[in-house]
Amino acid sequence: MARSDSYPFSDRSARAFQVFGILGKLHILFLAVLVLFPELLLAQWNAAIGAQSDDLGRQALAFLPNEIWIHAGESITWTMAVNEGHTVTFLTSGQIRPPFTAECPGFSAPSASFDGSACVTSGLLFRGDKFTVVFPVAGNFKLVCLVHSDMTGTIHVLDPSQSLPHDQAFYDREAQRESADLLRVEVAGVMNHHHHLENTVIAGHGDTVATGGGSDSLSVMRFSDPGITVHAGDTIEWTNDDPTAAHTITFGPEPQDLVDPSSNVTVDADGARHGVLNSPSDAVHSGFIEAAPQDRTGLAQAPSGVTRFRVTFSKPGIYPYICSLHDVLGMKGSVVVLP
Ligand SMILES: [Cu+2]
Repeated sequence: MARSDSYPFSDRSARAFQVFGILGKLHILFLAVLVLFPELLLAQWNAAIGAQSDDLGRQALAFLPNEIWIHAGESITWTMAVNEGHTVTFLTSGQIRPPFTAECPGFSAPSASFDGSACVTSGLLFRGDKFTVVFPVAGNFKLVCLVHSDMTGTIHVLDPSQSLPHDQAFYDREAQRESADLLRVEVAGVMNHHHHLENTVIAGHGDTVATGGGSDSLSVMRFSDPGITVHAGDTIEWTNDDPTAAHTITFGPEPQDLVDPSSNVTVDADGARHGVLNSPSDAVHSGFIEAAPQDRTGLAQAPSGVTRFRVTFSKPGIYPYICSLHDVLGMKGSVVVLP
């Protein structure tokens, strides 16, 4: 390769040096303007979605942090930190909440911009996925996850003439603090509390907490007694104690339809669903067992939730089962039926 000093110093390269010199001065001027008027810098903000324990059993269902102040024109990138799926969704004021499988009309990721006039949503996001939303106009916008109803937040978009209360370092610390608090929520005692009741299993437990920006929840995606032993003829009762998360009790292959119970499930007088297994190779699926949604003024009252599933075991054997929604997080158990 030729050395640069082997070339004659032409007019052309002199002009090039002049141009570079001017560009260099412009560059310094540009930096000086940004130092004097930092609001001209359009910040790119970052937030996390979810937090989890090492065994995946404890899931913080939360935007971390769930309240952020930015300037109009800026964007926020959410990064998924967990194995449980979530969406980043901005509905319009008064919009009926759609199922998470529904797309926002006319919207397609990834170029998301939300000004309050049209719904914006990510698809179902999993660990490592990112979703960025630009906020071109000032306003206060509610952020929701379409999968988890107690997972909300608020984005305050201010006019650039207003000063922002916090920087990115503050939000990073807030996210850390909120996720640590959520994962620490004491639910183990409650999970063990029901053990005095014979032949009962708690199928998930949770708690919802609030901040000024919205609500977060902690769900324990576990069966309280994953290795229960009973006798032939006994009935086990599973109860979902979680205020929002649905679970299933599924023996045998996972059905196509997870929401509804399998056709061999009946309903007891108290509303609990009930199945009978005559052999470890039999299949039965509870469908979603979950709490009723919260009631709200102006909406029709929701019916009571179906939170219980009972199974009667007529023959001895080992009966493995899963929650078909959360088996990937390790929500599994088995029933040992003795003669
Ligand atoms: Cu589950």
